[in-house]
Amino acid sequence: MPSSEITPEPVFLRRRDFMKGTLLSAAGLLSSSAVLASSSQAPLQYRKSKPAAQSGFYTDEALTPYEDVKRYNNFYEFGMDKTDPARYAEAMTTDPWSISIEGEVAKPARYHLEDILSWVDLEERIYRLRCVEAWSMVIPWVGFPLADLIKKVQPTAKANYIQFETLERRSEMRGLRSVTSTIDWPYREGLRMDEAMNPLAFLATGLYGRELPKQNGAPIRLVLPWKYGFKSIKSIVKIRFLEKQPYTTWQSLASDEYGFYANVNPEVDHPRWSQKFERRLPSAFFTPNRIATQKFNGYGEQVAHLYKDMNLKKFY
Ligand SMILES: Nc1nc2c(c(=O)[nH]1)N[C@H]1C(S)=C(S)[C@@H](COP(=O)(O)O)O[C@H]1N2
Ligand SMILES: [Mo]
Repeated sequence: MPSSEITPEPVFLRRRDFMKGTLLSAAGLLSSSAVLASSSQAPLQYRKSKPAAQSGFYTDEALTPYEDVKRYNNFYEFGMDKTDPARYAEAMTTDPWSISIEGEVAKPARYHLEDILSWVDLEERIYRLRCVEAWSMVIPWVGFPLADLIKKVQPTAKANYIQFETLERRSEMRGLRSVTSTIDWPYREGLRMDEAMNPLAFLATGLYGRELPKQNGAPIRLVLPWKYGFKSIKSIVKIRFLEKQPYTTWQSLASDEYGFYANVNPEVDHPRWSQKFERRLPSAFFTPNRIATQKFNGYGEQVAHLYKDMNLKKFY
């Protein structure tokens, strides 16, 4: 059977390896046994209550094989080539890890990742990921809803937006030392608060039932399946609650090409290429696997209401 025909079910079962492997071996990361107890129950119950076909959190489409998910990446902190992150991200220290929560929030602090993980239940979600470069993958993530973290730290009434920042560590990130880099580090992204609270918005700490590979944004990264991949910021060290719309890295690179919203939209072409189709990985010269791109990447039922009064050609 070709790897492209693997169904989600075996992956879901592999979650048990995740429990045995990642969580237990990362005992330093997860200090509380309560975390293990609660997170081991959540996904099974979840799966029972919402079968794949009816849930925006699952898809029956063929998964992109683990090897491709790990090998073909965008993580400019480690270089511009698709294979650079797999080659160089190993240099990044991800333990210990903390996230600084700042701005319009009742409980600003620098939180250890293990504390954050003790507040939440981990679950598996299978999402499409559509890069603005017109390729896509289907990835089984492990993580928890962004909304769970937001509720815990209690944003104030003035918190209309949320901004995220990636680690900026020159000694471990060769892309930051590159003289040809035009990016104003750290990599930053942002969302409107109602987008951030949407149940689809997810913080991933694993994939394929295993620890998140560093090239995929270990130890914690955002996953926003209805938006172009660049919104799904990796290796997050700072979350800031703001009154005004925040600065984002891609807008600053080319604001006419990459907007703040960046919702997947086949009707709005990139100035340099069409967004009507995408190459679903794995793809090869003789099997390009070209498929039509769906509005909101197929998640319109869950998110279209967020943008109902907006001109999506203007707010791209
Ligand atoms: N910090 C950071 N986050 C990032 C990027 C990056 O270069 N740096 N690239 C983005 C882009 S363009 C895409 S398509 C996805 C790719 O995620 P993946 O490599 O896990 O598939 O990560 C996004 N998050
Ligand atoms: Mo991307």
